[in-house]
Amino acid sequence: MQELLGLPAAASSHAGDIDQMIVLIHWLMAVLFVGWGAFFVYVLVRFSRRANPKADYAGAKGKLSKGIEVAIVIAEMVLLIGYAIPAWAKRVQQFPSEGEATVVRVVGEQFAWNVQYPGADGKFGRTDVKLVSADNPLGLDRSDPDGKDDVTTINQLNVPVDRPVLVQLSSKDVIHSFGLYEMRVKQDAIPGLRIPVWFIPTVTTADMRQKLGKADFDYEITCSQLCGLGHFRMRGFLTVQSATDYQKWMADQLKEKAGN
Ligand SMILES: [Cu+2]
Repeated sequence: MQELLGLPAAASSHAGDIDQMIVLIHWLMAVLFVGWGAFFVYVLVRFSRRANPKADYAGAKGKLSKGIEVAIVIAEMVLLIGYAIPAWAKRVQQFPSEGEATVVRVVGEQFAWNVQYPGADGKFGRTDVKLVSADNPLGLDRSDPDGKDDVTTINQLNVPVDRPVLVQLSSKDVIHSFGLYEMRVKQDAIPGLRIPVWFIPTVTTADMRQKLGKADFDYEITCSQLCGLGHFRMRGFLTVQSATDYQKWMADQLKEKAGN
């Protein structure tokens, strides 16, 4: 079933849980589709006008349909209580602590993803909407010492593999949706709210390229909410790196920043 559904490659620790649920739901739907389809054809024949010239006001009296309905309700409850709610609870209750995670802020805007890293001090610099300008899309307060070492990027999110990533998500203008398909992450970005979302990437971009046999493959950050005319080009990239490559990348960013 999983191959049949054509799901994107899975590259996060919880992707398996989500995929399993998607597969089970599709099995249930496939059974219902075939079952109800067959029942419909049966009804067409069984209750045709030719076979029943006179209407029977009492209707059908069999117990089978009730039994099937109860079975379907039970199957749906198992999916909901056994799979969906526990999977969701893990996403919203078991957040990694800031110390063990790569913490990053992502701010959506029409039509780009702004990324802010706290830098070596682990503290995000102050931001203020009043300071937002063309060359300061996040509205960073450059006089704040906490922000001196903050690294910012546009449409590019780098994270190390096998370590929780904690994204603090928000938006500057309208509702966007932060979609990382291979990570099985999707979360609305809402103006005025800072929404945490987390995942553990398990496959680096380089390994995924090899696995898929596509040298130009990249994990994409997709805006999954129709957010305006330029929605189609609101696209960023997620690069999952080994811990050393990530550290090197971060050091390069800091060096570049110091050079400015
Ligand atoms: Cu958008």
